Amino acid sequence: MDLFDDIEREAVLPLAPGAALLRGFARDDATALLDAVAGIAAQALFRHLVTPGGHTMSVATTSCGALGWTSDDSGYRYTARDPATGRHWPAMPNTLRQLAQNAAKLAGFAGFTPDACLINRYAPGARLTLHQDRNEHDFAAPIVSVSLGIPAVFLFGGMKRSDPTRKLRLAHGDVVVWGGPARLRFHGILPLAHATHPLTGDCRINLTFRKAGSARER
Ligand code: MD6
Ligand code: FE
Repeated sequence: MDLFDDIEREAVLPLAPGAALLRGFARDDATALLDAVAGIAAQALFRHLVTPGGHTMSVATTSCGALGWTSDDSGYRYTARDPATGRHWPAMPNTLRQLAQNAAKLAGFAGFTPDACLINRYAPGARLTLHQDRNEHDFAAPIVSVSLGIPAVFLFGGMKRSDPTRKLRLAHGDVVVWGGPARLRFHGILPLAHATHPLTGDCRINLTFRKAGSARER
């Protein structure tokens, strides 16, 4: 192992106060993470949620952990059970939890204890419009976002929807940590370009770890 490898692995690129990009942080764990995702998706199928506004999302979603993220006409929310099956969401595998905790610590958020991991699958053309992540009870905890498979362009905005956005290319193994004063920044994903990746084929998998529930709910 040479010095350059170490620097590359530990690269923490500050994006804003409270937000950092950890280039390639999840690369070595990618196969284990994707195996775990396949196991989760076998129990809680990827589905295209319908937004409260009646739009079917282009991104396909599932969850693991004590709480999972869903949407219906009454709004976006976290639930303990998968509405599609009535069963609890699959447990959060240790490989996922550990990676999220290590990334959070490296970005300055030691003691992160995620209770929800939202798993998004993007096919070419799929996108996520500018939004804030605000359905969680605890904005003190950061969000840890892991990109696997084909690349995407991440839009990184400000506290208002109309604020200017920066474009960041997120590649396989990149991790974004997002908390503190950056926790409620608007962000999104541009429509994915066609590409293939040896581990995922023609899709991108994004994992976002959150602390969604209050102490009472847990
Ligand atoms: C995605 N990510 O990267 C979607 N949210 O596919 C998010 O919506 C997100 O990456 C909060 C913090 C980081 C994120
Ligand atoms: Fe988000």
